[in-house]
Amino acid sequence: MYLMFLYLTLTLLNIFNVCTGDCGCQLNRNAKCTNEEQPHDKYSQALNDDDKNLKERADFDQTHMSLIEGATFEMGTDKPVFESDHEGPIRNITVSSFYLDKYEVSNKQFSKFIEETGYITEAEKFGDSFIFEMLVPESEREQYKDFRAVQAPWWIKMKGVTWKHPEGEGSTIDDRLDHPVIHVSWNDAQKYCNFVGKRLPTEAEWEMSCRAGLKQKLYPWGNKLNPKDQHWANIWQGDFPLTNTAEDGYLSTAPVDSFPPNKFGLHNMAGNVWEWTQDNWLNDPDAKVKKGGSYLCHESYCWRYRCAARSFNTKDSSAGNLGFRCAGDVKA
Ligand SMILES: [Ca+2]
Ligand SMILES: [Ca+2]
Repeated sequence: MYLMFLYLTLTLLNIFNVCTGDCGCQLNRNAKCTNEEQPHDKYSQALNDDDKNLKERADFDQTHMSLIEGATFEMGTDKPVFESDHEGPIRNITVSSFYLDKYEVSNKQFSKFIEETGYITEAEKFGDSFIFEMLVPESEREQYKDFRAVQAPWWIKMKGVTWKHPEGEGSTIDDRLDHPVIHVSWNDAQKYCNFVGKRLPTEAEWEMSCRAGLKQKLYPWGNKLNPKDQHWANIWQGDFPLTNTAEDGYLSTAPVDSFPPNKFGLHNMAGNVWEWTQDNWLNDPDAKVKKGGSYLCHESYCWRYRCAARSFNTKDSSAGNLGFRCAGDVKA
């Protein structure tokens, strides 16, 4: 009954084009933020189906991947922070062995993919993407006042923002090739992983990898946020959304190999950028589960850098705090 209620609520939000979201959790490309023209009025799905150069590879390079041994683990939590996210209850889930990238896919890797394929991302086709207000120069913010997410006005849908120009025209990735690629949709992520012979991880694979053998711990390293008085993930310090002291060293994205790895050798499973998974959100094939939280998450507002936490976006959505890593099958 509760599930049905939640599903109906989410469906209604979609129908009425309400642009919801906190730290980018439910940003939706179909949502009308204010009085802007709707991308889906201008573009058709056919634009996404013309990728002639995207041959899928049969095999993949295991360099910089961890072999995750098959196991049964406790997925979810009985102490959900966000009930509506369906973080619980705890259930035993068995996952077969698979490989997982140690790092989020970087700008450098994505650049190579684009060079080899000529692929055009969805943000490039739609002509815009969501960017966090603080990353827009103060002098330019006023002109975007009509392009803010209604319930999360710190998100601006900005023209010209793409993976290659993360803060719009004039910005580049030249000084952050080792940072995670952002402004990529689920469809883009899927295309990339398939091209390199991999796939997106399932949510269960992702969560088991985040936990790295620890049972019912909040984070990939344990329950304390800053053991040894160190920062273990790129998240938000300060008062969200006004002040980010960047005590962890990063106001925005961090290099994909920064912060200590978990026991499975995986970096930034918590924080830095959200990561797309294969799974549908509440059986909606157009909404996909994302995991891990991002550099915008803070305990006071979006405490979603816990392994059990989850959220979603529509699969054509993109934002400045959303990326991915790929998984690979173990061949028999
Ligand atoms: Ca940070
Ligand atoms: Ca991450």
